[in-house]
Amino acid sequence: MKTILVTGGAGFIGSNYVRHVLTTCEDVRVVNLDVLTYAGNLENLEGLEDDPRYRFVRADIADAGAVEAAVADETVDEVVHFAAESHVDRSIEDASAFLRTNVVGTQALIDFARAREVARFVHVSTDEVYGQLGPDDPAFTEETPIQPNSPYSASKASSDLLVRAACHTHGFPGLITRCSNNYGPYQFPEKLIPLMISNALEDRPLPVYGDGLNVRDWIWVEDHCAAVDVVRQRGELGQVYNIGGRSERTNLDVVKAILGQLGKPESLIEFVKDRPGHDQRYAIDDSKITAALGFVPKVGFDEGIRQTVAWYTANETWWQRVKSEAYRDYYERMYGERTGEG
Ligand code: NAD
Ligand code: TDX
Repeated sequence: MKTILVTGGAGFIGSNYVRHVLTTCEDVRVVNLDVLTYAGNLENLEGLEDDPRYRFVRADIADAGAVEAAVADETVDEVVHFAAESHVDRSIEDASAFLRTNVVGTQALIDFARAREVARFVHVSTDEVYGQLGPDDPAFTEETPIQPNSPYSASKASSDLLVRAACHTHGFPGLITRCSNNYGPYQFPEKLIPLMISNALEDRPLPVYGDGLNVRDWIWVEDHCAAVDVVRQRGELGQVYNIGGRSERTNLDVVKAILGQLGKPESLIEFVKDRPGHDQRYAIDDSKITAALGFVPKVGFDEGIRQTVAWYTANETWWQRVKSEAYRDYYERMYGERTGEG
């Protein structure tokens, strides 16, 4: 039995990944290490508490002593590193937590993983490190220069470079994935799709930045999790792999698809002040991961958005507890302590 340390496993993609790997790999245990910021929600993992192959530990990746203490009694074979501050708008307001977690935290985790001599370390990064594209530019490849435009993407680019440097200098067994925009169950309703679905369900305005013509490539979260796990199992050490959903859409297309499915009027759309430095377009060339590892995403946008709208409609309690902050009591109830402020 192999033990995988998953960081950030209480967040959106991390929690989907924890479920994915426990379901698809019988020979692994997961230790989920998460500090539980506002984005960490143990309700995403409800039902796993009694699974003998799952353990939750609470620690800040930027606090090396706390990480070591939290897993002192564990043999860590592999690391899959999701923990990050992830919301662009928050990074524009205040970048400090992004530098601490994404940059300092990633280096501390590299140091921990080196000391423990882990066999593989998958660093989960983003297409935003490549900057933005114009309407007719070719999609990002792994060779596209790193040109981040927001404090968030600059902090993620920094973390990628630290992993790259550790591979080069220390022969560190790092792998980097760069994925496009995810959507699906358990996404915090500050991000475009869950914000728009939850607002529409409450007949509240849908705030679209600028002209709504910015383009993102949307990937169903389960496809991203499957790709990360293919890289964990079979990726070549030291390599970068782009992951995409093959589903470019303007934000307006996305919002109209949600309203259409819910039978709500387009008059709910409210054009608001643009995000400063708003990247125009992201698009992923995923030919490397397809050719090298045989990965292709399975769920297209029409099917994915249908399932996502259905999930948020059926799980209103989940997002209402996020909006009211009631979800923050879960740790205390299950593990006997109060969550700190994120
Ligand atoms: P999220 O914000 O939903 O979750 C982040 C998790 O990390 C939370 O559980 C939080 O408590 C935890 N965390 C934050 N700071 C920590 C710290 N100092 N120590 C320990 N845990 C900490 O994020 P997400 O959307 O699930 O993204 C996960 C990863 O995937 C991030 O690295 C992000 O950059 C990357 N990514 C996200 C997307 C996307 O569309 N959401 C796309 C590409 C890449
Ligand atoms: O209220 C909104 N109105 C709006 O028009 C919000 C929250 C967003 N938007 C726009 C901005 C973007 O063009 O929608 C698009 C998507 O916005 P976000 O959901 O904030 O995602 P984005 O900025 O593209 O970044 C996401 O994808 C890459 C994740 O948050 C990152 O963690 C990931 O790395």
